[in-house]
Amino acid sequence: LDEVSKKSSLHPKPAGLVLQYGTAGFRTNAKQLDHVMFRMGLLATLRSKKTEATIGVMVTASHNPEEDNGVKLVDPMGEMVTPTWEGYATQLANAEQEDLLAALKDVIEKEAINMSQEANVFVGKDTRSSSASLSQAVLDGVSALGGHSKDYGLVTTPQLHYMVCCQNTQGKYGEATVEGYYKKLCQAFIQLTNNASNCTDDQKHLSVDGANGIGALKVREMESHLKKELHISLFNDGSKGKLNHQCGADFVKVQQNAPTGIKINPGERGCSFDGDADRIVYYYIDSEGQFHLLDGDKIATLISTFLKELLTQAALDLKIAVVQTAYANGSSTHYLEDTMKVIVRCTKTGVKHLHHAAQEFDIGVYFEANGHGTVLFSKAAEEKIQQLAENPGADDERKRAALLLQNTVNVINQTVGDAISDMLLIEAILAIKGMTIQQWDAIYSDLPNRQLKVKVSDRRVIDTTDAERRAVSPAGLQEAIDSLVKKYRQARSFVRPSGTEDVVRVYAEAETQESADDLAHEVSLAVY
Ligand code: NG1
Ligand code: ZN
Repeated sequence: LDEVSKKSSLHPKPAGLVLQYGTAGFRTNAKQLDHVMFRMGLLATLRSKKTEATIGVMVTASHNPEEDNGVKLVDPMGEMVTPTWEGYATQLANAEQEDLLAALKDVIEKEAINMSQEANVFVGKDTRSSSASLSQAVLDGVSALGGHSKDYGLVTTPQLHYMVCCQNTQGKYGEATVEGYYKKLCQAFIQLTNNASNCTDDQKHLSVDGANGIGALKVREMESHLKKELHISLFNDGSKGKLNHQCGADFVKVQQNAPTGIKINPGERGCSFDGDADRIVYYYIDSEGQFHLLDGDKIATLISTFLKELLTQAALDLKIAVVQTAYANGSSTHYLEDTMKVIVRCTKTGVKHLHHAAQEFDIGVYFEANGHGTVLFSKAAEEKIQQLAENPGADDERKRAALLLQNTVNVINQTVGDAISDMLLIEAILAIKGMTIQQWDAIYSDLPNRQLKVKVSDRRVIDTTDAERRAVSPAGLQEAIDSLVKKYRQARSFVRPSGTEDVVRVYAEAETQESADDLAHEVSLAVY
């Protein structure tokens, strides 16, 4: 631990600074993060010793502005680090310089960590100007505790999750290289699109907004693997514009408008990634110039419809469910439950909650409305699909469906939401079904909705229940919301404290945009 004291003085903590490991790790102005990065290198090393597996550390602040940065830890199977260790992360990040060793010893003791155990840490970073030195601070932390590290350099968040999972499953999930990732995904994509025989070149075209971030770089790298089965026009590739500025998935979802810097003809498909390429949303502009957003809910609907049809064709008895949050558009939930007859679950905001709920089904499709999501297949489901696909006696229709399911398993990144992987699956589904983006959009109509942010002195006074759909404190708030909601048709509204920003979020939906806007405004007044 001598080495730790020596090296930590090169990454000193500003006295008094307090940060919290939130919904998506630490996230704040990059200038405040050097000590946090060093310490997350230390913590990842301890986590690796504890789990006797490789741990990931991703340096990114996703959709935040370029000046910010952040860090998240990735557990052995590629999932988010467990809550207890999020707590340790907060303790370690906030320990004053002279208390760091004691804080570290505390974790070692509580977790009974064998310090002679080997440690391996994979590190990745996004394209922010601060990411290079911050990821070096992580690497310094790892080496201070004698851990081994592998620096993947510039990768998307989901690529790093994928590498960690591959490494810890001895290659069963794939090869732990960026090249291996492209090969696996693109091969599955091409096999899927082989089933779309009458797809024209026009239908193979997609405009991608790379948010001036890492996703753009990686789409470029991947292109040659696609063998012209998908023609991508890449915009906001980072050569001119600023990261996430007036572009990217978060901008498009919240503004309900096209990103700047993209050229897209009426009726054509476009999609936007966020700054670390773990979110994706689709859109098109109709002949009247009207913008149409296809968000995470529409994506979940498209994917679950496709999977359900394949399960029927394959005559496989597997239970499929869709997991959403309170932000899911009410129309999507109705459509999924009443028309598609799939199980729908609602969890708290934050990918780890959705991921966890999705694990309880044979096939769990989970998406946040903002476009973060993926599909999870249970081991048993994967085995059944494989058996059928390889069964020489199975009839042709069943076998074709099983093969499509198998390639779907391979194209999707099951470790975490992945814009690139989701994009390939969506493009394959549209091609196979011969579906236009307008037809996809018409599956159901979104209820008009509005999201607002409210600044309050202490957002933690708001406490929620029922997957954040109802407020239990402060007293009277829920009653006030209920009576406002009653004034409008098809209305719903809720409030919750953000886990990533110092604001309270207000969501409202109603029969008309005017009503949704009014309701959101009235509810935000009730929050003060
Ligand atoms: P918060 O700030 O807790 O609402 C936001 C998103 C989440 C999730 C996290 C992490 C909304 C309403 N909230 O969380 O869905 O993606 O950021 O990035 O979009
Ligand atoms: Zn992101």
